Amino acid sequence: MSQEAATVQTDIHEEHHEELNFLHKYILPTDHKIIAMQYIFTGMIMAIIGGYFAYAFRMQLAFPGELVPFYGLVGPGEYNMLVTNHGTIMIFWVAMPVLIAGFGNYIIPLMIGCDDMVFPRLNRLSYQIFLVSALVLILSFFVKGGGFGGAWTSYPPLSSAAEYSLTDWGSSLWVLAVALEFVSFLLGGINFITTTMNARAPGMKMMDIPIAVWFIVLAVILFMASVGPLIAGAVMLFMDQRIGTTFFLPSGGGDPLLWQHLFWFFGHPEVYVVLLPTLGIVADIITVFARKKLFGYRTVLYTAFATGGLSFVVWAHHQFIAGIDPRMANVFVVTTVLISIPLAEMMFSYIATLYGGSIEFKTPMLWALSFLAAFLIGGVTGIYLGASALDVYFHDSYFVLAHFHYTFFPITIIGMFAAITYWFPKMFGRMMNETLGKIHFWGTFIPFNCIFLPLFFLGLAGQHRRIYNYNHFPDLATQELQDIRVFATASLVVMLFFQLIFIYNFFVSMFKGEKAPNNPWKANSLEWSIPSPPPHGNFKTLPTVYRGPYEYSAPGRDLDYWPQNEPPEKS
Ligand SMILES: [Cu+2]
Repeated sequence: MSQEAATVQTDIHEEHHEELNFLHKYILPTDHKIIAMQYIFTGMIMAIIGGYFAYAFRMQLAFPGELVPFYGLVGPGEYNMLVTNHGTIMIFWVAMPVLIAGFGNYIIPLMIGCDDMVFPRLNRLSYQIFLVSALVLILSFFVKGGGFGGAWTSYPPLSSAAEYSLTDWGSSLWVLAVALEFVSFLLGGINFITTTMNARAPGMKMMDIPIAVWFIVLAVILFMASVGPLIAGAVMLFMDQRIGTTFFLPSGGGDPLLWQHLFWFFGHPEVYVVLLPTLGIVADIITVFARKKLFGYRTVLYTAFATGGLSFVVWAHHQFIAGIDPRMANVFVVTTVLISIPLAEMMFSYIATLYGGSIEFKTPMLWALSFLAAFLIGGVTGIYLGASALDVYFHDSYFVLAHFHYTFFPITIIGMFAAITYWFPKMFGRMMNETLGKIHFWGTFIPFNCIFLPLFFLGLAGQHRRIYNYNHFPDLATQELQDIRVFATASLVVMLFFQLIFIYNFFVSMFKGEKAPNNPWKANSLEWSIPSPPPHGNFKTLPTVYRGPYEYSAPGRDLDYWPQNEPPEKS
């Protein structure tokens, strides 16, 4: 980079430095770090609502028909509303805002070495639309008829029958909220891609971009490429509900299967949309706390491309018993099993990174390692479900439910805690309490397994999902099965209790924690070379990058942290 360009960059930077008042700093921010925190805080509040819903319906399953403390009575309709919105909230209003929008916003400019997103006002707009979408969803719980209860997949005809929803707005507000959320992420994604491609620090080549940033960008591209058909579908569903069209209603010549195709063409890539950011964050954490370079950076990246590509041709594995042609099902079995190959390779790379490293078991590392362990169970059980011969029996059983909670819980909750505990010192300039962090980790990870591991066996015993009271089914009302349900619910209550420790640790550390140095973890990506928290505009002078992805020449970086690296050559 020429001297001239550097000067220009510095000038732009100086302009940013005037003091902002409260309104412009926090209510109408353009700083990517503040917008990131808005997303993260909104996501955390939504996580509390989603967790509260899970508590209510799990209590109903353990003690059917009894009053749930701090909630009330959960009837059949209420139960459907709770499970539907638990799923919707956790995926669209927790995983997406926290992992993609929140941490994407926070780390992309810092890790690639630039002062902000390239379209800061677009960034703010996307958060504002996201906030509106969350409020619309919350509003839908309070309208006449209550919140939507047609499952997060929203299959017609249940979700679209006009007579069901003409006076009740719950289902339509739900569709509207989801559509708004999609618009927000389409706008936000433009920023992530453009910033990463065009605003990197001088010298940072494509293959120098940190894996966490790469994976968030890939996730955004996957999202953009898959969501179009579903937005169209959502508009059609809305019209079916409100103005009497019959796109998805057989009574008027429509086809309910069409929705399933539109939904899962998005729904399966969506798994990777939220998975990739966590995989990237975990990769960065593992390299830092094992003091090694990522084993096979390029291979990991290429396998992510392969996963992303394949994720577009697997969707019908959700429809094996929906009446699709069995010969077509075979094609989807093959593609589904194929997708496990790149992911297995990625797991191998992560484990190989640990091999021979000097591993430090700090809280973020515990989360990262537990992600690998839990996600492996989720991934392996997915192979069984991907085979149509088995899926015919497993479909809509608790085996499916246990499988996807072993993917989504590690992705969303473990990924969120890994990222928060890792970047907390950078975000707030203070350290979180390690002891409380570890107590919270074990108090979350052990109960998580106690909740969901038994559910595999409930599924194998034939327990169907989406039933609010198993006492109506003699085969499923046995004492043994009920004991398992009570155990799972009790474990959930224990897990929720330990979240209070996290909330306490989070807020107390934010104001009273030990002051964080620039680089508490001795990492060597660019965000750790500047003060904690970084000033508005991030870098005083643009960093120059002259070597591979985990070997930056950032000012303040100490090469001794990474003994296996040779000292960089002068460029
Ligand atoms: Cu799928």
